[in-house]
Amino acid sequence: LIASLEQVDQTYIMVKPDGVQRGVVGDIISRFEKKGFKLTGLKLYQCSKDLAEEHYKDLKLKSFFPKLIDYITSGPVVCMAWEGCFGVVASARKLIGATDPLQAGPDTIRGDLAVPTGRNIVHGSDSPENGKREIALWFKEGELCEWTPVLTPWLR
Ligand code: RTP
Repeated sequence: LIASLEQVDQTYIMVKPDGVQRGVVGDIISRFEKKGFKLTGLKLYQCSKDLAEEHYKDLKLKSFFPKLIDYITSGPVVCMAWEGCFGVVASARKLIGATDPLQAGPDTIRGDLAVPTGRNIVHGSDSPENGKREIALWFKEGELCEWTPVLTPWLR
């Protein structure tokens, strides 16, 4: 347990264009803050087709790929890097819920806020390796902040 608490992992979370359009950015950020993750990067960003295709390169052969790229580039997204102990990547996926919002549980982001799979409002890395890869893809050097949270009186 001690080793797993010492291991630091990062996950890339992105509010997709429909989440920005619908005004749920604050709600989504709030859920990760309340869970206890540490925010290390945050920006509103209009991404290029090239970047969207690189991000989703594993899905290139899927029939929905062109529609997915149109969707992700249809307006600004909110890019976020979140840090936590071992398990943060899987934990974020739990908060997000299943890819198909109809299968996502209540109290998950997609379960609460989305309906069709093609408009599922948020992305989360599926492994620590992809967390690193995606953060490096979406953020430039100097856009990420290393900082130490000040302990609140509750935790002292
Ligand atoms: P994400 O990468 O966005 O977090 O989603 P995920 O891991 O839950 O799902 P994945 O299978 O990687 O699919 C990526 C995104 O493609 C869209 N999608 N559309 N049948 C469809 O129309 C379909 N299937 C997937 C969704 O926006 C999904 O999040």
